Order: sequence, then C-alpha cells, then structure tokens
Amino acid sequence: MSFRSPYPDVDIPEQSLYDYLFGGIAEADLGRTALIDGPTGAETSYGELIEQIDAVAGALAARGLAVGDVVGLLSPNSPAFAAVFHGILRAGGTATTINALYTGPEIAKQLADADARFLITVSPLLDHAKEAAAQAGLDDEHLIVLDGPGRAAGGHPSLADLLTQHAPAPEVSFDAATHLAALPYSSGTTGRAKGVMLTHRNLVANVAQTAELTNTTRDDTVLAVLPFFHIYGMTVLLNSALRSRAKLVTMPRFDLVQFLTLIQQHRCTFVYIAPPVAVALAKHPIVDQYDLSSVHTILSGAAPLDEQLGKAVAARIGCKVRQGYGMSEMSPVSHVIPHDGDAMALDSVGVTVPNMECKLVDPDTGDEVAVPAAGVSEPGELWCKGPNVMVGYLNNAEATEATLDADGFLHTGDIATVSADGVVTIVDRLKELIKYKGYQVPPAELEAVLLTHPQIADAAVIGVIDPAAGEEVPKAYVVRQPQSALTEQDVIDFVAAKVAPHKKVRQVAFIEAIPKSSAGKILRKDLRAAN
Ligand code: 4UW
Repeated sequence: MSFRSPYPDVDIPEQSLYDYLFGGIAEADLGRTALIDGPTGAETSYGELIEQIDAVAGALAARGLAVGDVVGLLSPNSPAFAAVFHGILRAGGTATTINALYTGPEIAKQLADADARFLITVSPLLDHAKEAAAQAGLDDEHLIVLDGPGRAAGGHPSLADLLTQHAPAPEVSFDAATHLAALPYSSGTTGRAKGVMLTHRNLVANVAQTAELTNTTRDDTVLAVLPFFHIYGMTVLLNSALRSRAKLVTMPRFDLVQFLTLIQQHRCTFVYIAPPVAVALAKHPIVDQYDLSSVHTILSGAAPLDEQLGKAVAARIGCKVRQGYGMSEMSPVSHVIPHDGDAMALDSVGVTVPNMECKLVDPDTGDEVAVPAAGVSEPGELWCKGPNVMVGYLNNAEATEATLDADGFLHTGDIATVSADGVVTIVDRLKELIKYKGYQVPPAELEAVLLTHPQIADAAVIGVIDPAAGEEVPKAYVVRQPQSALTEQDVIDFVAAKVAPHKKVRQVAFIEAIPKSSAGKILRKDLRAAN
C-alpha cells in the first residue's frame, strides 16, 4: 500500500531552471540584494546576478561550450558560485559540482567520468585543480580561475575575463524534461561515487514541491553555510532561496565564530544545517555571546537529527527546528517537517512532499509494509517515485537498474516507518553508505585505497557510532599480510594521505578474515553486529 503527501499536487512548469527562477522576475526585485559574500560583505543584487549569469553563459559559449557539454565546478560557497552555476546551465551545459575538499586524483576521477570540457575553480584550490585538469586532459584554456589575475596577466581565464567579454547569452533550446542540468556525484546504495543525472525538470520540480512546505520567503535572510556543490545546498539555497527572492549570506566553510557573527550581523532568519552544527548550537558556551534572536527556523538534514538535540537547539536559540530528508538521487527533498508541523516529532523527517508516491518494502521478503489505520507501521525500505527522481546514473545501467525499478520507484536504501497520518521516520540504513558530518563516505572507495597497501591482505569499511562524538565515523577492518607489523595509526595515516579529510578512516581493527558471502560479497551486517 503506497502513501502520498497530505498536501495537494503542485504545478511543475515545463521550463529551464533559469526561466523558472529568473524568467518572471518583477522589475522591482532587480534591485533587491540576492547574495552577500560573508567574509567581505560585498553585495550582489538580483539584477546584477542575472547579468552575470548571462555574461558567464555567453563567455562559455564563445569559448566553445556546446549544449550538453559538462563543466566541472570546484569552489567553496561564494556569490560567484551562484553566477557560474546558473551560467553553465543557461548556456545549455551541465554542471558537475565537485567537493572543494577533494584531492587532485579525486577531482580528476569525477572530471574524467563526467567527461567534463571545462573546470572552473578558485585560486586556493588551483594546485589540486591543475593536477586534476592535467590528468583529465584539460588544457590551460579550459581551466578557469574565478578570482585569478586573468588571461591578460598570463594566468588562466578569470571571472573578470568572462564578465568583460560581453558575449551575449546564447539562444539555446532543449527539452527541460530530459536535458541534464546537474551531475552531482553520489555512491547511492553501493559502490563508488556515480554521476546522478538530474534534469532541469527534476530541479524545477523540487523547488516547486517544497515551496509551500518549508521554503523561505522574500523576507528571509538565509545563511548559506551548507556547500552549494552538495545537492542540499544546491536546491535549498541556490535554487529555492533565490526563487523566493530571499537574501543569501554565503560562507566558504563552516567556522562557528564566523557562523554566529554573520547571523548576528545580517540578522539571518533561516538557517539550513547538518546535525554536527546542531551539536555546536546546543552545547558550545560561545553561542550565548551572540544575538541570534533574528532566527525563526533552523532546518537540519543530510544525517539523522537526535530529538533531544533538536529540542535543545530550539530552546536555546528560541526558534523552530525542523528536519528534512533527501538524497542526491531525488534532487534531493522527499520528506520534510513543514512550517506548521510543531506536533511532529523532531526525530521524524515529516511528511512526503507533493507529487510523490512512497511505499515501504520489507527488504527480506520483498513484501510491501502495510500503512496502519492508527499508530506506526513496521519498518521497511523506503521507495519513492516522483518528478524529482533522477533519470539514472551516468553511463551505469547496472547501478541504475539496481536503484530505479521498472515502475519508477527509487529504492533509497534507508529503512523507515510511517504513521497513520503520513509522518515518516528514518530508523536505519540498509545501504553501505557512511555519512560523516553529513558528507558521503563510500566504503568501496576506502576499501580500494586500503587494498593498495602492500601489507594489507584484505579490508572492509563500515560506519560505526563514535560514543564520544555521538556521530557516525568510518571504521576499517583490516587483514594484515603475514609478518606485517602495521599499526592502526599507520592505516589511518595511509588513507588520510590519499582522500579528502571527511573520508578519513577514524577507527581501525585488525581481524583474521573479512566475513564474506559465498559470492564474495562483504557481509557488512556481521561486522556491524560485532560492534
Ligand atoms: N535522517 C537520516 C535524515 C537524512 C538522512 C539524509 O548526500 P546525499 O545523497 O543527500 C543528502 C540530502 C539531504 C537533504 C537535502 C535537502 C533537505 O532539505 C534536507 O533536509 C533539510 C536534507 O544528504 O545522502 C543521502 C542519504 O543521507 C541520509 C540517508 O541515508 C540518505 O539516503 N540522510 N537526510 N534527515 N538520514
């Protein structure tokens, strides 16, 4: 028995994301502030943002970007990110957004897999970007450094070069229902990171689906600390907040003092976070030194929020705390506690968004779990269908088929319950994915790194809860080669040198053999049970 949103379906216009967000902008809104660069205070109005988007689109097209070409975007949050992201889409390109903490080889892998034609970055990341561009076969003309000195000064093309080129935005036409807008990477339920194919329609739909439930209004000032490269920041900040004509204050990375200072200084009203920020807000003594009275809502997502923690934040800041749930493969929001959801438990993820159909399926039997007439259902894997669900993984029919079934349901790999009134609670994770501070850590990737060590015979990685921090961390089970004197710290250091900081192995255990099925699959359940 499937269940749907308690809210009526909404209209999803057949438009490009640019047309949907900016096409109908009121003349009076062009002068409103769209973005404030947190560190410098520099402001960009909606009118200026649109001009920049058009100029970036024109300059990229003049440099040879064709409809359907992929562009890598590797940058921390800034107003320029917004102009470039939407400029790529405006030119008919597809943005593959890359984690700014990635190592050179990690960036190169994504660029090569996505077949990116350009890489756009910032000068602090230039070393990694150059290494990656060289590995992916991109020459200097195709590496753009937003804040760089520019072509005239002998550097790479810069944002100033693009903006002063004054090339008109190209006339492009594509089908919003099928044309790819964004290609974020996610490991999904198993294996390594894969390109998640999201169309213009997917991204337009998710803004429309969430608009009435939780989104910001034109009176909001939104702190944009969640990274724009991740689907959560991309949809709720770059798309939803801009569509509602709110004001975004960008932060390049999380820093508690800067976070609190910017809220106080700009009187931020709406703050999207992941659970580790909630821990700081509930517990850190410094929070009391700031005036956070402007905040009316804090929305947490990307990993489970503890109910007591959420309540502590609400009491301390004096605001509403809400939780949402999503997945890159759903553009991402499928569930959220709405504005008026005060009665919903904070450890629930609220109700299904409009235009989506969901069901719970027993992973052992394949039977659908009944939605109860009263009380709460049995747990089951959450399956979701709707206009925000990806079209598939790039060049990976096998992974697509394993995740998206013939009826169009996406198998999330999360275990949930649903109450009689449609409130969903995520209770467990079936898939192998680990979340560290809301970031994805694909175990398969770390296992491949571990196996390159000459003293490691076999390895498996799972997520465990670190009792001190109360959060999930990656733990490696390692089988040493005979006579190896490898220590736990050696293993941690070896992986740390090869991956982005959030993917570090944080615990190690040496064992005799990795438990495996007769088909050779790692029995992660057995490892989890041993913890
Ligand atoms: N509780 C438990 C949660 C939760 C969760 C996610 O990196 P991805 O692909 O995507 C995300 C997206 C999160 C998100 C987006 C928009 C939004 O409004 C919101 O809430 C405010 C959250 O994280 O990882 C997807 C996986 O992350 C886990 C879950 O396993 C999911 O499949 N996850 N949110 N609230 N688990």
